[in-house]
Amino acid sequence: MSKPKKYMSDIHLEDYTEQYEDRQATAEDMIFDGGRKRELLSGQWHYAVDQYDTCVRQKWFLERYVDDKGFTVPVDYSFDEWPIMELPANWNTVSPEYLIYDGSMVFTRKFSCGFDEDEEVFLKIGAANYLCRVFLNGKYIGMHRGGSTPAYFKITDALNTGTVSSNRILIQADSTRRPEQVPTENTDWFNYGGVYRDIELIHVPKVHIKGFKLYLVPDGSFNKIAAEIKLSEKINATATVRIKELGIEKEVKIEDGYGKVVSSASPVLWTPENPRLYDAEVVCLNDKVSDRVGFREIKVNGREILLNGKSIFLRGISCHEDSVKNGKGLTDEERIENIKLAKELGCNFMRIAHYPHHENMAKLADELGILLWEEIPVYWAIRFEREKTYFDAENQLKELIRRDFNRASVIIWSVGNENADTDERLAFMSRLAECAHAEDVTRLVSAACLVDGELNKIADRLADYLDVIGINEYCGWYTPDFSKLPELMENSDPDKPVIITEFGADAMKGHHGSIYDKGTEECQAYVYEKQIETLSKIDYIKGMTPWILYDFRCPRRTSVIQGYYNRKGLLSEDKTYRKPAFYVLQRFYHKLMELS
Ligand code: GCB
Repeated sequence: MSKPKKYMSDIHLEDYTEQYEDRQATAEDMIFDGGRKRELLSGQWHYAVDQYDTCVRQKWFLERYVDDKGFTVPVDYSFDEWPIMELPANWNTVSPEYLIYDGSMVFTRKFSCGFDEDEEVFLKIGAANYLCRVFLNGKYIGMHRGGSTPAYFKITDALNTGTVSSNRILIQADSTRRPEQVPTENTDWFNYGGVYRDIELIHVPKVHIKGFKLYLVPDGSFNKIAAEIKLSEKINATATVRIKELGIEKEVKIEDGYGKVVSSASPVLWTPENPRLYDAEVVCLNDKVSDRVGFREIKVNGREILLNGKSIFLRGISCHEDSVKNGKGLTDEERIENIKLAKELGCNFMRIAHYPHHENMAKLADELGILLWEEIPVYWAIRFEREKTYFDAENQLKELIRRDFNRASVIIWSVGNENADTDERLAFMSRLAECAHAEDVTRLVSAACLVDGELNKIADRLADYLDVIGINEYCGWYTPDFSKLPELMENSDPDKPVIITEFGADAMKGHHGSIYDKGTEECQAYVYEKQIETLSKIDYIKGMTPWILYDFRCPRRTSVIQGYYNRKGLLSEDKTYRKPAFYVLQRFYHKLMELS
C-alpha cells in the first residue's frame, strides 16, 4: 500500500508493534542467578495508563522534545510528573479505578548503575503480564511474552555510568487478552496486569555460568549426584562443584561451554516429612553461583508413583496465585500461609495452577516440605494450529523448567489443562510433553485432561505421552449424577497412575441449605464426601488435588453467590473462614496419614 504524503507513522501505522517483535527474551537468554550480586529496581516508578499504546507508537522512549528541523515537538507525556506506583504490583489491586483494566501501562524511573569492565549487567523482570517491552536510555532493548515467567535482558551496552540517576528505563506492560496467546482470552481466573514480580539488575562476569543443574541421578541407587554446568561462551574451562556437607568438591571439565560430573554421595533424601536441603556452589573462572538443593527421586512404576523408591499417594490440593489484597503479587507470608494451610489439611502435595507461580513458592515448598505440580497456561481453547502460539507455550515451559530445575519439591510438569482431544491439540501438547521430557529426566510429565464424555471413560489420546494422567471431573457438580463417577472408574483401565486433578463444588461462606442446594456449604461438603467415598477405593488413583484451597477472583462468575469469585474454595477468599468441606477432606487425609 502506498503511504499517504504527510505520513505520521504514529497515528497511521497499524502494524506499529512489528518493530518491537525482534529481540524477544526467551528461555535461551536466561542466566543462573542463584547467589549473585543484584540490585533491586523495584520500588517507586512513575506510571501512566496507556490505553492506545501511544508510548510505543510515538516512541516516547526517545524523549525527543525538538525534531530534526529544530521545532519543538508537543509531547504527550511527563515522566517525572506522572503518579507513582510501588512496583512490583498488579495495578488492579493498587486502585479501584484499575481493578478491571486490561491493556497497557507504562512505567518509568531513573537509576544509577556502576559496573566493572569485565562485567555484564542483566535486567531481570520476574514477571509482567502478558507482554512487556523494555526501553533504556532511548533504545529499544527487547520484549518478553508470557505473563508468569521471568525475562532476562543483557543491558550492559545501553547503560550510562557515572552521574547519579543517569539511566532512564521505561517498561510497557500490556495485559490485553488475545486469542492467540497462552493462555487465550478466556480463562477461569482474573487477568491481573502489571509488573508484579521483582525487577532486578544482576551483575555477572563477561564469561558466566548460564545454567547449573544439580540432581540425584534417577537410577534407583540414591547414591549419585549429578551436576551440569553451562557457560555463556562455548569455551573450555574447569569448574568446581562444592557441597560441603556431603564432602563433595569435584572438578568439572567444561568443553565447548558445557560440562557434567557425577559424584558418589549419600544425601539424606528429601521428602515432605524431612525436607533436607544442602548448600551447593559452583565456581568457574571469575564466576560463582550457589543454591540450596534437596535430593530425591520420583518415578512411575506401572500404576504406582514412587518417591525415593516408595509408593506414595499424593494428598493434594489445588491453589491459584491469588490474593484479595495483592492479586498475583503475593507476599512470602501469603505463600507460607498457603503451604501451612495445605499441610493442616494433611496434604503432602499442591497443584499450583494454572501457570507458573512465583519462584519463591517452589523455594518455600523445598524448605517447608510439600511436593508440587507446576503448570503452564495451555488452558482451554488455545490456537493449537498456530506455530507461533506453540513457540510461546514451549518457551514458557522451558522458562519454568529452567527456573525451577533445582527444586526437589517440584515433581510434575503439567503441559496444560482441559483441552478438547482434537488432532491439533494432540500434536501441540504431545510436542510439549516431549519437550519437557527432553529438558528434564528427573521429573514426571502430566496434564489435567478431560474425561471422554461420550464413553464416560479416561481415554484422552495425550495420555500416551504422559507419565501420570491428570483427570478433571466434576461429578456431583457440572455432571450432576454421582453414579457417573463409579461408572467412569469402572470403564477406565489406565496403564499408568491417575491423579484426580480437579473435583469440587461452589459454596458461598455462610450460605446454608440442603445437600442438593447448589452453592451451599452442605452441598459442597456432600460432593467431597461422595467423591472421597468412590475415589478412595480405586487402586489406580494415586493422588488428588481437589479444586481449590480458597476462593479466587474470577470475572466470569457473576451470580449473587459468586460475586466475581470462583467459590469452590475450601476457605473463603481471605482465608479466614473454613467451609465444612475443608474438614471432610482433612478427615480423609489424616486417615490416610495414619494408615501409611
Ligand atoms: C475447571 C478448570 C478450572 C475452573 C474449574 C471451575 O475444570 O480447570 O480452571 O476454575 O473447572 O471452577 O469450573
